[in-house]
Amino acid sequence: MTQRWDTLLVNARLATFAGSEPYGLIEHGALAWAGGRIAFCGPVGDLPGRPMELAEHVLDLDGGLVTPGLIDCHTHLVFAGNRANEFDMRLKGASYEAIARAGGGIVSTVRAVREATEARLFAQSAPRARALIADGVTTVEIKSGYGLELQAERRMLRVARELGVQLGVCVRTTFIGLHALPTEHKDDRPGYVDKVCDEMLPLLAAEGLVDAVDAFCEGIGFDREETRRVFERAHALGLPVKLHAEQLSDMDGAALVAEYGGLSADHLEHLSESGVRAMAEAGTVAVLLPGAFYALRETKLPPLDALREHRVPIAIATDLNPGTSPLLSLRMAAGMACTLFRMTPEEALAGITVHAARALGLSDRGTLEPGKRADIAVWNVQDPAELCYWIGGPLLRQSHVAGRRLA
Ligand code: DI6
Ligand code: FE
Repeated sequence: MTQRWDTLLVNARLATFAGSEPYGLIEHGALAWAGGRIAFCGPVGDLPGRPMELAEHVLDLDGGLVTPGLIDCHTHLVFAGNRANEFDMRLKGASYEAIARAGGGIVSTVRAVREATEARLFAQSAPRARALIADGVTTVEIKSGYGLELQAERRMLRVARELGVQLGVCVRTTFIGLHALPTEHKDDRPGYVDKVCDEMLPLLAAEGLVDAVDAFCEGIGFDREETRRVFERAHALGLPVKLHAEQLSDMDGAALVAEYGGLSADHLEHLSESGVRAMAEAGTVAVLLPGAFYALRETKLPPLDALREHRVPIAIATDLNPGTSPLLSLRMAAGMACTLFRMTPEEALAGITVHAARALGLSDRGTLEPGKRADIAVWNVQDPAELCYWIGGPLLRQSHVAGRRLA
């Protein structure tokens, strides 16, 4: 051994999500990292020496569970204000679509975001990011989409980047200018789509603020041709795409994002068999969002059996947003995926680690394997299924992002 490792965990149950065992589980395992990368992951008996000689810091976990740091691959966590009033309206019988068509929904959050300074947006969004971090998240995707004009979209994406800098969590940004039609363009859809595709996206991409591009392909959102417009521009800019697809109806959006080799299709309650096949052929990940299903009291389940049959990777995310999913725990989203969607705990946990990494196009994380980023979560439980089983509660013991202590 030339260089000592930074940290070595011993007597751990390692849920690696690599290999053929359920959860990729290694009993009596050891995990070490150096320089931000995993240097050893395997049985304690395979260590090349005595722990104290191998690492600067050694921690005996006494059988505690270790997983890859959790990855929340679909959030709208940067926003101002809240929409608890709409929660109340929906409980009194109003539908999400009816509220949106009456001028509520996304555009009501747009008003709050446009009025907020960057500092105020950061101050209101940071507690939400901290909540996800406290529950094991080490990578989080954050979308724009509540500005719907250049300055406010820029502010949102800058705040998303700053959350990563100040809180230490890894942030991936997604531009979703086609999230809703802003009121000033209510009679000029083509003009707004032009502004998104020809002005906002190129400028914000040139400023390094955009890692991927998304759209809301839905009756109350944008149609296939409008979505195709922004996908064409993203493709020309070399940016990957993903799509809010088949949430409230079948717009065949999944086939469209698959046509562009998209990273993911998200929501998918109304996904058809042909859409599943298109995703399978393209390698597009299915991102299921049980928080929105739960909050909207949806009844139509995503086609889990078809997704399994065609071996489409399934990720789970919070969809943290003020309207359809004010959900501040990725672990709870995984539990909902089991209870509401009948996924197994192993499927759900793969959905917030290895498959979530793939939904963001990130191959350097999501499993515990030598060479991967040292994004690590250490838990005060023994059985991986407990992470889906316990509803809420502080189960995280500590987390590290690229080998640096995060929580
Ligand atoms: N679908 C959703 O569930 C969120 N965005 C979208 O396209 C809802 C966002 C909101 O209601 O604020
Ligand atoms: Fe969403």
